[in-house]
Amino acid sequence: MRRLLLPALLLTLTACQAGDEAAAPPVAAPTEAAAVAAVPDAPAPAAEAHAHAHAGLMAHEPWSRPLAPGATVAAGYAVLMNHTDAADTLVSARADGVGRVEVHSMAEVDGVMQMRPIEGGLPVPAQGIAQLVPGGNHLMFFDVARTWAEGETVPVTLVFASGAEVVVEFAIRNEGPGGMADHGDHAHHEGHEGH
Ligand SMILES: [Cu+2]
Repeated sequence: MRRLLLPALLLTLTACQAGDEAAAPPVAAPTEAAAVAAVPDAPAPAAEAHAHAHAGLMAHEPWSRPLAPGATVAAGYAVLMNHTDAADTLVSARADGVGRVEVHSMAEVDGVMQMRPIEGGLPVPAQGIAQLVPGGNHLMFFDVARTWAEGETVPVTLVFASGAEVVVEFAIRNEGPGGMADHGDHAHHEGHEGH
């Protein structure tokens, strides 16, 4: 799944580097979340990389799996998109009925998958993306008060280092968008049934 996203990533990375040289980092970043919405639409390169018209910081196709009865821990996935010219970092998140949320990395250590909080948060490059995916970086919801059921949505507030806060609706589903195997390739969903 990562491979399929690479062309878009490379596109945004080159755009990012070009931007970095031209523009100094914005000083006195506004603290209000509204400031993010005020950022104008990204010009051509980002628009080509992704079909939708997007602006500011956002999360594409956020989702989490249904909770088993009695379970209180869940993982959250999404593609974070930064359509601004300033790099930002996902530092935390919160949601009603959730004790706390951590941003985790996952890596194989001696053949065992281990996850841990990402020190300092998850960077989202200017005009770039950061992925939260099964087996990779993800959100971790702890002390979930109620059983999340397939088909519902859970509002989650993503908190960024700039002070920006973005509310996104996490879809509760057994299978990730595009069957997980071909995430990022919206043009053709093939070989998947039942969604
Ligand atoms: Cu985790």
